[in-house]
Amino acid sequence: MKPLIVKLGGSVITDKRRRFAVKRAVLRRLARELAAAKGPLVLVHGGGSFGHPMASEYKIAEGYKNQRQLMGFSLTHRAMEKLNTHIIDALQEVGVPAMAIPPSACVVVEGGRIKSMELTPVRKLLELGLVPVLYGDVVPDLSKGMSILSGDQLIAHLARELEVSRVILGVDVDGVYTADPKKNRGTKLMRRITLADKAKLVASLGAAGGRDVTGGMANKVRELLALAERGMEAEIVNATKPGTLRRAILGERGLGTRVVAR
Ligand code: IP8
Repeated sequence: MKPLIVKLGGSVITDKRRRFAVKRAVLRRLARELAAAKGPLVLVHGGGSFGHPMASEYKIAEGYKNQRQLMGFSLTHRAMEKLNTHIIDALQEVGVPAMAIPPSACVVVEGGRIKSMELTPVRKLLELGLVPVLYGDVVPDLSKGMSILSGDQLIAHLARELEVSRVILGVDVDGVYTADPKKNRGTKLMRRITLADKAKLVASLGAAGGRDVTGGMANKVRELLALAERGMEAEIVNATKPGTLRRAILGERGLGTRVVAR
């Protein structure tokens, strides 16, 4: 059976207005919804108020420029580990055998894009029936010294390499809108995005609000369209609405925005 990849966006599981603030009740509910998965599952989560403020403070995404950033690199990774611990705890509490895989230990990027990733452990854990949990992280960069690897780039890479059945992104809005719904009125929810929409969308979506160092919704759509090009399907759903993620995991389509080839 092909694995399913689910990403939990940082704004779903953390309060982006307060540093290091986990939404505990939401996380407990989402863990129960994830436990409904019938087959192999890979979970990826974003940085929210753990990774992003720290990464932005030390300008990690700009690459290595000064020694002070080394502590920033270490602190950002540690912040992500702390968030990851909350997620693993919540999953274990509902009987999901979750296992953290820190991307900084198995990924090398070049110019911010994944150059190599050691996936044998992920494959073996999946075979055994464990649930690998990865996350957006700081990573060594062959050209810039250091970079931020977004959870979105990670899911696209994992989806390609592991030949997954489907990718589900849980976010805090109903899907992809014609413009950022948190900043604009009268925006429309797009039920389906295809390769034909690519150019106009990536230009109009813009970055997420707050201190997101990895590009927000436009970046998600860009990564998912690259998967659509290879014939894989993805859906962006509102994970803040109880039950929606569970329904998507159980195979329901059309709950948010589908990103497909045609
Ligand atoms: O929230 C970024 O991951 P994302 C992780 O998936 C860090 O973009 C370290 C800021």
